[in-house]
Amino acid sequence: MWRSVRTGLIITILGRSRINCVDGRADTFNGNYAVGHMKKRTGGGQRAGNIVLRHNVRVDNDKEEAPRYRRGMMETVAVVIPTLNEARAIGKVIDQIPVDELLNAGLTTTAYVVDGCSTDNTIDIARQKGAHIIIEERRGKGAAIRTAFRGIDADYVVMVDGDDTYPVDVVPRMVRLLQTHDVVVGSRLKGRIEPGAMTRMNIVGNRLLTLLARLLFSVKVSDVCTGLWGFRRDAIRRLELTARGFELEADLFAESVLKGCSITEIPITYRARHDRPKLVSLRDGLKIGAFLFKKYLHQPRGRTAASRAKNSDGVHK
Ligand SMILES: Nc1nc2c(ncn2[C@@H]2O[C@H](COP(=O)(O)OP(=O)(O)O)[C@@H](O)[C@H]2O)c(=O)[nH]1
Ligand SMILES: [Mg+2]
Repeated sequence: MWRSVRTGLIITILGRSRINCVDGRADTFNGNYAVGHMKKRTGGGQRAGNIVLRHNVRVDNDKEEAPRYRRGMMETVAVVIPTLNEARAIGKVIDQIPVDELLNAGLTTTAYVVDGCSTDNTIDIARQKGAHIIIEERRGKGAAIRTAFRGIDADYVVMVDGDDTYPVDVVPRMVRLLQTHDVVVGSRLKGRIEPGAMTRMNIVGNRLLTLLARLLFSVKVSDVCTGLWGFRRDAIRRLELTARGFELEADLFAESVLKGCSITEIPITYRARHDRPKLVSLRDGLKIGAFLFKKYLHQPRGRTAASRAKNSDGVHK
């Protein structure tokens, strides 16, 4: 996303994903079980060796107020968090997931941290907090999320940045909206941007990209570059994502529209991050714009006005 137009470097290294299961089974990271483990990492870094998918210790199976669980009908929520050196923030993000509130609503929640080979102790912290760890050695947020989405099987999937800039406490609300919509977008531009969270240039860039997305796809959206998205299981299965880097959100938006998903938005508060973003302002902004054009030009013909109207019903206050 254009989002924070600041310094940093995004290096896209093309190559194969390292996320193979050693036992050859499908790379599914389902529910609370470790169904496989990651292939030994060959690259550098401090974590050479097998990374085993961990149990989510945060689900209390004995809770009286979760009758649907006892009947084996508990629905599942996966909170997917891409990280690259987010040691300062990742613990807070995981802690803020309202697991108990979701449990009371009959939902079991699992946090998945999709790490791009952090060189700080992001992974150790995430593991201590009970998250499943997925390693995606290829660079780019898009590559990480595509790998995670392919492998995760949950009724509802929420994607949120690992830098503690998004309000994770809105997840139950998002899940409620996902009862009637395929996709829920957390809109910063319809919500509140805390002082220092986005430069004026970032805000202009985000607005321009959002305008472009609206014009190209004829769908009401107020913040196409946001890092907070929620999907129903069937919607996520429909998306054919190709983005490698920060064009991911443009891809999520365009694919949701092209696959006929109903989209709604909630206003959210965007906080300042603790350190520098990895996104480079102008270059990533241009890439995102170009990506939107590419998706527009390659869309299948014959999208009707009715299907466009179905796509979005505006912001839920
Ligand atoms: N796995 C993975 N995560 C990344 C990569 N680059 C950025 N991220 C994560 O993606 C999220 C968004 O990145 P950020 O730098 O905050 O971008 P911004 O919010 O657009 O300014 C953060 O949680 C990053 O740690 C990457 O190459 N691999
Ligand atoms: Mg960020």
